[in-house]
Amino acid sequence: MELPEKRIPDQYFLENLSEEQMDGLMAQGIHLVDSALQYQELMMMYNCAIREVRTKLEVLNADLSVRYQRNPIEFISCRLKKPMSLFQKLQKKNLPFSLSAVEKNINDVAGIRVICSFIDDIYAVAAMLTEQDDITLLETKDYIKNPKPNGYRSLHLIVELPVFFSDQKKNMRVEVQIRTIAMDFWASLEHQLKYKKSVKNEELIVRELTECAEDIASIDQRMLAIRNTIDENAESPNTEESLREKLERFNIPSL
Ligand code: 0O2
Repeated sequence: MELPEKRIPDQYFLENLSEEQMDGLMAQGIHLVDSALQYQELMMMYNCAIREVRTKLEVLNADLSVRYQRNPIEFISCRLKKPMSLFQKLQKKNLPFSLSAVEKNINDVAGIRVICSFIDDIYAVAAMLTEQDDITLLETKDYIKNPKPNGYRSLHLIVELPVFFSDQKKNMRVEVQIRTIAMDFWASLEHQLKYKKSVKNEELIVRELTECAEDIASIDQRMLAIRNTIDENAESPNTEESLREKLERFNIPSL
C-alpha cells in the first residue's frame, strides 16, 4: 500500500495562498530582515565606539604606568545592552520600540565599566578622559558623592565621540561607569538580587546590603588614606637605589 505524501503544514499553508497574500508575506519578510540588519549595523557602531573609548582608557593607563609607575585602572569590562533590557528601558520611558528611539533616547546602549583601586583614581581617570578634545561630556551622575538610597556608588559619565566608518563619521554615545573594586563587588551582588524573581527575606538582605555599602565606602576611604600615608612617608632613595629603581622600570612595552 502506498503511504500518503507527508506534508509540512507551513508548506501547505504557503501553497494555498493567493498571489496577493504571497506578496504581502514577502514584503513582511523583507521588512523583518531589513530591521534585523539595521539593528545589527547599529550595534556594530556602538561596539566600535566602545573599542575607541576602551583604547583611550588603556592608553592612559599605559602612559601613567610607564611614566609615573601608577596603574589607576585595575580592569575594564564592556557590554552592549541586551535587546530585552533595551525594550524594558524604552517601555519605562514610554517610547516606541524603534532604532531611532534607541539612538535618540538611550544613552547606555554602549557601556564601559572601569574598575580602579582608589577613589581619587576614579576622578583622575574621568578628568583625563573627558578633557580629550574629541570627547564631549554630555552628562555626569556622581553616585559616589550622592549614593543611591540602596547604597549604590559609582561615577557615571555619558560621553559622545566621533567614530569613522567606511562612508561616514558618526557621533556615538557611550556610558562609562567608574568605580572601585569594592564598589564593584557590592554592585555585582546587588545586581544578582535585582534579577531574582523572588527571594525569601528580601527586606533583610536589602538592609544588609545597604549596611555593607556604608562599610565599603568607609574602607575605600581608609585604603586611600593608607596609600597617601605610604606615599608621604616614603624616604627618597639614594643615588644607587634610584639607579636600581630606574633600571627595574626599564621594560619594553609589550604589544
Ligand atoms: P544593565 O544591565 O547595566 O543594562 P537613565 O539612563 O538616565 O534614563 P538609568 O538607567 O536609571 O536612567 O541610569 P543610571 O542611574 O545611570 O543607571 C544606569 C546603570 O547603572 C544601570 O543599568 C546599572 O548598570 C547601573 N546601576 C544604577 N543603579 C544601580 C543599582 O542600584 N545597583 C546596581 N547593581 N547597578 C545600578 P541598567 O539599565 O539597570 O542595567
